[in-house]
Amino acid sequence: MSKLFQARFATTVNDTHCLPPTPLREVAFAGRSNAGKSSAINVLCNQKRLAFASKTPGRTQHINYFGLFAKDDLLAYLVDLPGYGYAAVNRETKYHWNALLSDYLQEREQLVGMVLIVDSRRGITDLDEQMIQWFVPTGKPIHILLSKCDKLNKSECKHAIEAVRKQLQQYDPALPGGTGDSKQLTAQLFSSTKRIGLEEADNIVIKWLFEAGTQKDEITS
Ligand SMILES: Nc1nc2c(ncn2[C@@H]2O[C@H](COP(=O)(O)OP(=O)(O)OP(=O)(O)O)[C@@H](O)[C@H]2O)c(=O)[nH]1
Ligand SMILES: [Mg+2]
Repeated sequence: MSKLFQARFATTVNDTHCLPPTPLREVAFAGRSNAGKSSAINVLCNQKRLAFASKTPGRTQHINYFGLFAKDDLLAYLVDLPGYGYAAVNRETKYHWNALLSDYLQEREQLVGMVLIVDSRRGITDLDEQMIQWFVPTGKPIHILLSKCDKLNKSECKHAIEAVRKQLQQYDPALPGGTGDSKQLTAQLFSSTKRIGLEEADNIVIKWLFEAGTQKDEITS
């Protein structure tokens, strides 16, 4: 995040009824298990172990809230969502994750945008499409981070971003020929380890959280 902000762990929940009753805006990080959500949050917040990143898939099983502070003022939240698509869990757990994610994405008013982390080597999968389909009707923006792009060469990177933009066209015909971005559905290459695409991602999250003034302005207006 911009150096003006400091991120701190706030709370963890496993049920949409327990989401913090706050007027502050939040941006959620969604994606398959192991896609790099926690790593992206860490690098965007300039911290090594804020969100727990791990080689073990399915590590983040709860909704984790991180507060963004300017000095001592809490201004907004970043939200690390449980990763989906992790095969080695039982049916009840999968059902619970589905309900948790769909309710949260479709109904959480404080949520102003979704950052969808997609492994650049894998591209958008069926489960990622499910997230997009839940979220598009809210009218809120989605920004896709094609993660781990350090593992691809230049032409593979080009191919990966073009393929994703093409796939997104079905949700937004405004995307011209799979080569441009619409306002609501955008995508970029990203690497947490090589710090590629950090500034672009940071700008988008900050814009979503603070564009129309701070929440304090909204509450008092
Ligand atoms: N090479 C490379 N590895 C990465 C990158 N981002 C994350 N990883 C690695 O991928 C693994 C998973 O990263 P996490 O950030 O824990 O993934 P997650 O999406 O939070 O996973 P869950 O919590 O299981 O849903 C870790 O071993 C990370 O070190 C990246 O940009 N490049
Ligand atoms: Mg995680």
